[in-house]
Amino acid sequence: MNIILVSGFLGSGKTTSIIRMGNHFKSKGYSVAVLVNDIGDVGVDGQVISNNGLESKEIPRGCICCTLKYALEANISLVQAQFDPDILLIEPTGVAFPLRIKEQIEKMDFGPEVNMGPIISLIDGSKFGELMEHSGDSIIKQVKNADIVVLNKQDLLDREQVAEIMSTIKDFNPDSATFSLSMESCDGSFNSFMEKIESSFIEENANLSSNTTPIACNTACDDEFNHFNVGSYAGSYELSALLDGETASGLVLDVMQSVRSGILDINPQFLGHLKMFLHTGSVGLRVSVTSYKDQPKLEFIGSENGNAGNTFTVFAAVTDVARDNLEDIIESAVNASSSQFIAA
Ligand SMILES: Nc1nc2c(ncn2[C@@H]2O[C@H](COP(=O)(O)OP(=O)(O)OP(=O)(O)O)[C@@H](O)[C@H]2O)c(=O)[nH]1
Ligand SMILES: [Mg+2]
Repeated sequence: MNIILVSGFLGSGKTTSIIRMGNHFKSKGYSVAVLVNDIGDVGVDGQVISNNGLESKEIPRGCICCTLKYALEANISLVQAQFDPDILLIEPTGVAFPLRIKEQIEKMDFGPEVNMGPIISLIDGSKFGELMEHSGDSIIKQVKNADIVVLNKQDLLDREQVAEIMSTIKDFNPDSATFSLSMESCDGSFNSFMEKIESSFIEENANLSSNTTPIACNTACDDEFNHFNVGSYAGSYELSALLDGETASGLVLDVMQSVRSGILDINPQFLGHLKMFLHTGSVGLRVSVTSYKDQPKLEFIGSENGNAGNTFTVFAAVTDVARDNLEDIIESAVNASSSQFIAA
């Protein structure tokens, strides 16, 4: 089993990349499983990944780098026992420093069957300036931790911007392999990116990691949250009746707009990720906002695994807004926009 860590700040495109990478590996005959670590008590990404046809397990409530390392170990063993996949893709939270996680896994001693593959760090190119201004040191650390750095969302940038950010990334981590991509669409570089990953585990222990600097894991996990000054809250709700697609999308967009505006009142320049997942009958819907600049982006996700369900999950992790405020904003948005549907 080859383990690949797909890291990057909140909303940088980790889940999107994992779905794309996972399906690419599957099309080449590899078996794939995914482990997702969510900050909140309830996860969104695991549901989205499963609905896209990949085996996934969630580790909620914190960060797998320190406080949840035993949960990480147990889940890796479980995945190995249940699926024994060729490739295990791990998505840490957006505030994690991935080298810590790699070091923890290496200490777990799973034996020769488990090979630690490359650390990938994603950067959302469309928010590079704001991210550097808000949390420059931590973003640089995520880049320095990586073997492969991807400038993602290049579709939102012009050529000059891409060149400038790529050169800054190279300055931060000259030894990394770097790619500029749009994980959401198909372009030529995606294949080269995948070949780079594949070669790293086929050539077994190819020295992709030689550039990384060890970091002692002797601090509480809250450290990561403090570095980025991110607050988070997640809530899960039951729908009292099955909804059709149109009503369901109206509902998630209403809730998203009111959560977004509540957060903007507190931090008009927030960065992070507001994401909601609604599953009703055979309809799966995801809506996402990754900064103060975004309008809500709605995607329909078919229910490939035939999951029956009628649930609504709301998650927010954003800069410079306290958890209590996020809880108030989310609970009142859900109550106000959807009292006719949600039993609580
Ligand atoms: N324009 C554009 N949007 C993208 C691209 N990749 C991802 N996105 C969007 O960015 C948003 C966040 O993507 P995710 O894949 O959920 O990001 P993430 O890093 O997993 O987010 P967290 O797990 O919450 O930290 C979604 O709305 C995606 O559709 C891309 O290449 N281009
Ligand atoms: Mg994600």
